[in-house]
Amino acid sequence: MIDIDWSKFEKNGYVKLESAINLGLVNKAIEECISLRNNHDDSRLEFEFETKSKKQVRKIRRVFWSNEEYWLNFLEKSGIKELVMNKIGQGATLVYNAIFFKEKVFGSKIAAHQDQALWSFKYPGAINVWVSFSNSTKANGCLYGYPKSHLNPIKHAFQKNYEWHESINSKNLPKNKIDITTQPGDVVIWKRYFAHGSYENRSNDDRLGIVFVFVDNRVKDFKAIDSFNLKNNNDRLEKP
Ligand SMILES: O=C(O)CCC(=O)C(=O)O
Repeated sequence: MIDIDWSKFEKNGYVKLESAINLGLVNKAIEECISLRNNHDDSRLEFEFETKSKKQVRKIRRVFWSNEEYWLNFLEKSGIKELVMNKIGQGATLVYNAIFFKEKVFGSKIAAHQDQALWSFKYPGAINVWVSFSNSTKANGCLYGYPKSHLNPIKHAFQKNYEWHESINSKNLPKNKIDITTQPGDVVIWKRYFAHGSYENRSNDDRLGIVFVFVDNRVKDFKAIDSFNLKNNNDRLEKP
């Protein structure tokens, strides 16, 4: 079971949970991530490559849906499923999932953003669960964020020299930036309007993390591109 202070999460918009996940489970998951990275032919996965070196993978989306059985087991054994179901309830549904590879020397930054601004649909009550699969520091591209920024949406637009997605212009960012350094097995969870980003990696240490976005599918007009309901395991895995 993962121990969490939900009042801290509600107050600051995020919380870091140290040593939340067993390292054996983390090491197996790293192997799975590396094998996915080396298998560019899996059509269920969406790859994004670094611009400075097209060989370097920056991000893989839809990882969960490439091997539901494996990742469901990860969510169960790690305690993430229980954590999320306790907070969201019976409607807890995974809608987004991606691995962020921030490889040594080539890893690029993720510009500051609020996740809700980048999603196709509104997800009130969404919880983003980010699992650290490596040490991460400012030098190799750790996350950073702005406590209490979750209370208001901030304007997003395409910024000069950052083509990946809309982000927040530095002049509109709050002044209370904090670096969120992590160790393997740490978990960071945040709310949909928590402003955050991550640094580039010019160091000699890889940085690896995976994110799962959980929402409540009982909200009116629920829509999702991909979805996996945690309560009934999508009725899929029991089928022959
Ligand atoms: O892993 C990272 O570097 C960034 C993660 C992130 O920004 C996100 O999942 O929204």
